[in-house]
Amino acid sequence: MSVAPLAPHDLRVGDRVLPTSRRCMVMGVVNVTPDSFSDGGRYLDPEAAVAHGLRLAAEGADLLDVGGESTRPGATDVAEAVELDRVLPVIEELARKAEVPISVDTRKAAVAAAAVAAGASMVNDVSAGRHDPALLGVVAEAKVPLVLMHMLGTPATMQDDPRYDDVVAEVEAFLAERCLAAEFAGVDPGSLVIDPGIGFGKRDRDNYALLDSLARFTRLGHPVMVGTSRKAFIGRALGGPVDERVEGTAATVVWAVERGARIVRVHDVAPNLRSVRMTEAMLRWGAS
Ligand code: PMM
Repeated sequence: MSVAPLAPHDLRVGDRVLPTSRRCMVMGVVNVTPDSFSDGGRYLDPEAAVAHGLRLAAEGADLLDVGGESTRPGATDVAEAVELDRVLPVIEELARKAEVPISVDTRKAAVAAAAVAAGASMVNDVSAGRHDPALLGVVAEAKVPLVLMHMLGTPATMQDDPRYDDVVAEVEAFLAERCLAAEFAGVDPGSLVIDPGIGFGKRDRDNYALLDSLARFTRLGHPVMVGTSRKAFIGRALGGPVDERVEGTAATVVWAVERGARIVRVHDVAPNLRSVRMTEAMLRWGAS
């Protein structure tokens, strides 16, 4: 059954407001890792990572997501000290120089706390507070927005034969439960973002089912974030390598915006931003 997307609340980020009730935000990815799926090793040097983040901000990113731990399928955990070493100098510089909010992509409470102290004003946890439950308390204390993402298993195991009876219902129930857990830990419900976790313990058919049903997740009342950028299911659909997935990503972005996504997490900001704006123009004028 198809449902119309519901507009979510805005997100208060420090002294700024991200107008997620009105339009879709574009989050630019800054991976400070040697092994991330599509850009591992390119921005491991802090200066290169900062320059890349500033370039994405200049291209029009509404916010930047800095991560120091690869969550690609089969990736093993990174030690806390290594993750801190990778992300802190980059967050410090970007918080000073970029005019957009900085999010930290981490599963660890200590990294989230240090990142916020260094200037990050949002936390993106692909484990939705399950890897390190203390992270929820850190976010509650810091009063910053929190992304809760669905993943089946852990990055090390998630693609080992994932299975669902009803992927959409199971992901929806999981996200509803994690929102309650975050609220129970003191996180303001007005600062929650939910994400179905495309590619995280999902077969292709699961990714497509989730993208098709995105509007259902908007019924939980929070901005829906989607990360499809350059992911393997796009490569399988198009048959190309990772550097030939811009148009495929843009197609998923158009689809996601039409179904109510209010943050898209992308590596290629300029083309995806244009796709978002054009989709929004069609939605606005088509409805008038
Ligand atoms: N995907 C990746 C990393 N972090 N966070 C959220 N909330 N949603 C995602 O889909 C997501 C994420 C993996 O992407 P990359 O390693 O190619 O940047």
